[in-house]
Amino acid sequence: MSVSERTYIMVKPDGVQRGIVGNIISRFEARGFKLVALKLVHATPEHLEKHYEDLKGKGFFPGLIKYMASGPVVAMVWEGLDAVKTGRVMLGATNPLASAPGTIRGDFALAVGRNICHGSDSVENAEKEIKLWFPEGTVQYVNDQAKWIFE
Ligand code: 3AN
Repeated sequence: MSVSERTYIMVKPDGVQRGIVGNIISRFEARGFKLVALKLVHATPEHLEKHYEDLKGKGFFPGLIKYMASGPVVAMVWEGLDAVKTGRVMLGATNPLASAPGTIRGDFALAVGRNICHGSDSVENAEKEIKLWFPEGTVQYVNDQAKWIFE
């Protein structure tokens, strides 16, 4: 059995404006992940530049920061078996042109520059992103479901 891990999932400003927040949360709940942090944040460009620091230098970087700072985002941490990899599969490919139907981007997005959601791409980046977006820490609680439901 793989280890339970945490991933940082974010609904971007277009996802919030289009009213897809509940749908995205439902998918992670239904899949079996545990919600351990959630907030609505209108992030500053400085904060977003830290989040996307690996993409500095890309031609689309200024536009990406402007888009991400255009309105509030929903910041979340989900925990569970293979949360990082499975979270990425649930999001779908970065470019919605390649996202399979049934994924979030494959169901709701058309353009790479308005692709609805973000998910950490490695356990290491998830840890960094969780610290950046939740410096106050996440919430600890026991999920009272019977242990045998998930292997
Ligand atoms: P992902 O979000 O799937 O991890 P990254 O990290 O390569 O993909 O890109 C981060 C974000 O930058 C994407 N979610 C998208 O909003 C934006 N982006 C990536 N590539 C492009 C592009 N070619 N043109 C415009 N925006 C892009």
